[in-house]
Amino acid sequence: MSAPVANPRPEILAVARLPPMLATQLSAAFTVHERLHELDPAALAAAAPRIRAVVGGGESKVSAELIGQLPALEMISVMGVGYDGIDVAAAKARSVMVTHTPNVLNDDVADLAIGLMLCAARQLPAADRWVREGRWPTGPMPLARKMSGARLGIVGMGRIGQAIAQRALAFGMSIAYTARSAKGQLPHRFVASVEALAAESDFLVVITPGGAGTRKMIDARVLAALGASSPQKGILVNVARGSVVDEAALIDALERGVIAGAGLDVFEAEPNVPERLRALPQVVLTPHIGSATSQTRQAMADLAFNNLAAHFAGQRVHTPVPECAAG
Ligand code: 8YV
Repeated sequence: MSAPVANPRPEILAVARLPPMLATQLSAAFTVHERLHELDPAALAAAAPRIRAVVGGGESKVSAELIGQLPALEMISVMGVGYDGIDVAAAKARSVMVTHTPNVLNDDVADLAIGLMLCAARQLPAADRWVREGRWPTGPMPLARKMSGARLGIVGMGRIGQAIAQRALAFGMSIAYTARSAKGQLPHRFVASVEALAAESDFLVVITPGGAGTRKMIDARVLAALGASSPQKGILVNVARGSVVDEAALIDALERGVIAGAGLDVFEAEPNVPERLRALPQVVLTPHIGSATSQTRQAMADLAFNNLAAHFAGQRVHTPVPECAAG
């Protein structure tokens, strides 16, 4: 009888339902335990000493408690640019590497931001319904609002914010932004406070990371400033995280006509969207599809996988989160 051979395939815990484009690659190289932390805590306890990596998506939560349950953990690979659900401080305290998938989704998220701006301004979903529901013969739709040449305020001027600005230039929009600090190398105008930015924007687009630092940053005061920015009142677009907007304040502002409308891809308690928000015709809603094209999701899956593969081959990971980047 030969001695049992140690499992050569590293064992990993998936904390989200993984898309096939990532799941297939992972199961070829690793032993994947799927969502044991939610589905079978006893099985997780049994497998925990062997679990060397965690993999999840941009909305996944990896708490200090879960990290504490995994004594062999070396790495957390996030298939998403946002990693606000990961307790990076707890990971770092254990020397656990955290990676994400920046850049490959910039185009898609920026495209969606422009799409939501156009949908909210030109009322495209309502126009589609106008035709489908046979209302066209009864008369024209109410006039919509022009986007070209309008004033755009961008909250967060990272890679995706810059991609949005680049597109907005083609619409002849004037661009200003707020961020933690001015980015001197950019041609766009910096405004120090989000409220001041809202006060001079026809469209306020939110694309800042989620997490404690930006929680409910778009509050009643910011919405009031956006509403007062012109007689037509401003439009809010959120392609960042639901947590960045005070959703109760937003619903209130929309119901009372404080702002003109909104285009929202993310929500506080997604996938649950409040009925009051769903009832508002001046709001365009999409189900967190910022990066949801097959091309981009493939690129994200490949990068999430390649980060794991590099780590287990003893190489440097490709895209560590900034907090874990060396030097
Ligand atoms: C995805 C995201 O929903 O990248 C992010 O931060 O929120 C989205 O791209 C998600 O990460 C897919 O796993």
